[in-house]
Amino acid sequence: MPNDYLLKQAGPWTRRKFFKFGIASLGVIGAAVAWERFSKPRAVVNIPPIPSRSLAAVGMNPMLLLRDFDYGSLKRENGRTIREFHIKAETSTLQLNRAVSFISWHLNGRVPGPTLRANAGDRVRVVFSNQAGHSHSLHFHGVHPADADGVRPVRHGTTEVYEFDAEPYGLHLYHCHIAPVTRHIGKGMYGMFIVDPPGGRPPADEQVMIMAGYDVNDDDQNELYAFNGLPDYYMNYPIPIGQDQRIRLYVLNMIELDPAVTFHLHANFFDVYRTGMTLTPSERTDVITMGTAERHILEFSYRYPGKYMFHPHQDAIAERGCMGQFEVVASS
Ligand SMILES: [Cu+2]
Repeated sequence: MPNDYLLKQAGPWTRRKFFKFGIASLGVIGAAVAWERFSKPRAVVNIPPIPSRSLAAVGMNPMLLLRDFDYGSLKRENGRTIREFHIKAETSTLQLNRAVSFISWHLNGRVPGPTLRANAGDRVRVVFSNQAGHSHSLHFHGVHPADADGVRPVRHGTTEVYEFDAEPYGLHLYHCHIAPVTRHIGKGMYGMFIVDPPGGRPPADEQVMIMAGYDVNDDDQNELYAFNGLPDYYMNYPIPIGQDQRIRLYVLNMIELDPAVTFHLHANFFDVYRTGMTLTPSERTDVITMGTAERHILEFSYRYPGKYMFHPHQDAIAERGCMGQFEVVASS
């Protein structure tokens, strides 16, 4: 994605922009991709339309990050498929709310960075260009050789290429690993790395949900928190989902400076696929505890229409921006 996609975007979404970025993010293409991935025909997932008012916000738009998956570009080299991703680090101001602006270090113009997605066993190549003014790096979770571990500084104005196999399948992450890592992650340098299992997972309305904290006054404490970059966004703009539709939530805790948080869903229970590394759920609950960098796939569907909140049950954190809601739209 170009970096004017989110952070530097000002003004209303034009029809062209809506179709360029919006449709892919609204799950239409996602559903088509999901459809392609399965050989047997299955029911198509019903994803309600996004209200236009939630797309009218200027600046970064978490509604568009929610269902935006970057599959990279496929290349064939020496008889092997390479999935190539391009990531650019830059620095700019992120408006967290009406009162607070924050100098953010970010990837491809967005916080969180792009959600990279590959199939288990793909050869992955990540071309990382650092234009952010400081040294940064990309450290991926997964299994790979030491020289692809992403802990060496990549100086401003230079490019580093990380190459490794996508394994094991599961819900992973990447982040800058330059000290102090707490500060580099807190500034926005992190993202999700999904490795799909062979054959994929059953069709669902798939969404990315990353919790993060902002230390806005450099006192080593978070004053604001957010799902997908902006405090309270999904409270102000609830996420429309379909009644009785399978929702697959990829949840990652990227909150630095607090040791752990929980994730709680109202009026429901969810199946937990720990670290996304199983195809059958390990438990069913309505609250799960996650340390920093812990992540799980949660699946659920809503029986009744209406609005339902989700948030960490550390309510001080929830009340400082890490709060959102689903709006379940009745099936006609
Ligand atoms: Cu960094």
